[in-house]
Amino acid sequence: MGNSPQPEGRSARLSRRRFVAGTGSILGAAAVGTYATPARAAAHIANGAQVAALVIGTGYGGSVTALRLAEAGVAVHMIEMGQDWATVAPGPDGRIHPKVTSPDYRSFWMRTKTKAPLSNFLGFPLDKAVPKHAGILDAEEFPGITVYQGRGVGGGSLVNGGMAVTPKRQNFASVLPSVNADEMYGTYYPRANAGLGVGLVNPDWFERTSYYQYSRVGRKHAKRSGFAWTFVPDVYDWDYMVAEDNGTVPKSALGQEILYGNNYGKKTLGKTYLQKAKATGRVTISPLHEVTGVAPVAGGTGFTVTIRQLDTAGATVATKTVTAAKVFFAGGSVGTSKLLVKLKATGALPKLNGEVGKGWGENGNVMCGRANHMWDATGDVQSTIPCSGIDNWDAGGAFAEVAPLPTGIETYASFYLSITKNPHRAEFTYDAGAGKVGLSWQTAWKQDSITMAKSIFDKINRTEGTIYRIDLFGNNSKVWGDHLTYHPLGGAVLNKATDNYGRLHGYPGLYVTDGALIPGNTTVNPFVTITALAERNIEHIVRNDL
Ligand code: FAE
Repeated sequence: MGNSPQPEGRSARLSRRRFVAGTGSILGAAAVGTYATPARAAAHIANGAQVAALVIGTGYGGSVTALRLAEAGVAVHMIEMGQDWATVAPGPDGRIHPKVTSPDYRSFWMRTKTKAPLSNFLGFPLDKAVPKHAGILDAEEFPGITVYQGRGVGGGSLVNGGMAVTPKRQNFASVLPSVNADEMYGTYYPRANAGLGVGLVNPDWFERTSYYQYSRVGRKHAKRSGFAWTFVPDVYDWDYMVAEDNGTVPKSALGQEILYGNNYGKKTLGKTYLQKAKATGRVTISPLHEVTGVAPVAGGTGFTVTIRQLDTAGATVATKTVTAAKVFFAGGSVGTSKLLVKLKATGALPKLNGEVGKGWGENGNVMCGRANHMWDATGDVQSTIPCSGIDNWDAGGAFAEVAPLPTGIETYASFYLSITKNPHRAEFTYDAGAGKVGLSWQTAWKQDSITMAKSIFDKINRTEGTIYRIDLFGNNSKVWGDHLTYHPLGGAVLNKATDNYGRLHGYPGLYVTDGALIPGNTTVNPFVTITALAERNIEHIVRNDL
């Protein structure tokens, strides 16, 4: 386990979990009753505080920004609306994060019913009632699309598959047209990959473990239809995963943990960038705090930031006003865009330009399953971490990850999340009557993505003599998961709403540093590009603005 992050932290957490598991259901019941009282109190930002740099959000863009500012000697305060899961007491199962097959109060952000991306199985609906709670996964519903996002310290790194993909260089001009590709591929992509701890599955173990049978079946089918199949890097600790298979450590990826958090092997931002940021001694984080307002200090310099402190049921505990010399928007594509659009429309930041809210895309995400023959079983045990993909980007506009269906039973299904070259872009606008920001995405726009994904799966079905599954997204009538995205991008696009380094037009001292900068598509999974772009921008800002 040479590259295992935070070995001390892990063993400390392990013994705490073992203690709780060992003491049985009494503590478990207490944890459920109180919905996981924080095990340790965090140092929260004080009303009236003055900070040099305030970062809104603790995902990829925010974590990179906080680390590099702190290394440059700047005191940073990070504001995060979700929980600090490292301080949350375990639930009734003795874990902080439940399995993907057992969602509960920990799983969803402020919902009273779960909304699993895969809504049905054999046609039967899977969703169930849960208490409203500050859970880890937000299924944020707009009329045309549901956008899944991570909530908590670490943002999307808490819930994502960890697939860490650098786009092919020939596609980069379509991803970030105003950015120098030589600099990105020479400096910032390598820096991001190193900072995130990206690695590849051991190919020998891949060939023999039962947990990747689904991936090997995916490879066989892709190759028999003449498609390029490739291993995909990931931030999971691959040595830990092999140890899981050997039975020497608690199972995590091999124990159905992913969508609602991962207890052990994934290198979330808390084990990489945020750990380093905190180690500088200059970064503090306020979880369960949501930024609701930013405006220039009247008659002075800097910005007044309004923050709502909430409890785990969503009730307001306090409203705080602080002053920050510089504010970095890192609430994710949707969080940042909604905030900026509201602040412009309500007159708090009227000088933001007309590009704010525009250029939003969903990275062309679309899901589907295929029904295999009985001789192509995909395995009753499956690693939750995808490690391979089918590349038909140039010919058909689709890159499909061979995804797991970790149900614990043999399904004979192959499951895929495709990233496609969907050309549509939506806009966030403020509805003054409702006091809410809406998004103009239309479900029908996904037809382009379906057509591109079909360039792969129609052919595989023809070659294999197989059919699509129709039972995963509705009552035995729906092939395509076209109602969602995991990859929101855009809304404050680089070199449009901001300058070429993320400085918001109209307000020196305000920056965007997250997925909102990227105009809707990265041709592959997005977080390596978000991280690399944040590395590039903050280096320039530290050099020129501090
Ligand atoms: P993000 O990581 O979303 O962080 C934003 C943070 O800001 C969150 O913690 C929010 O709670 C917080 N926040 C928002 N608004 C406020 C506010 N007003 N006040 C305080 N805090 C706020 O942003 N990408 C990959 O590359 N590979 C994958 O395998 C992959 N799998 C995914 C699977 C799932 C289920 C999901 C949901 C996403 C997946 N993604 C994957 C997408 C990836 O996680 C996402 O692109 C990044 O997390 C976006 O990074 P940002 O820094 O933009």
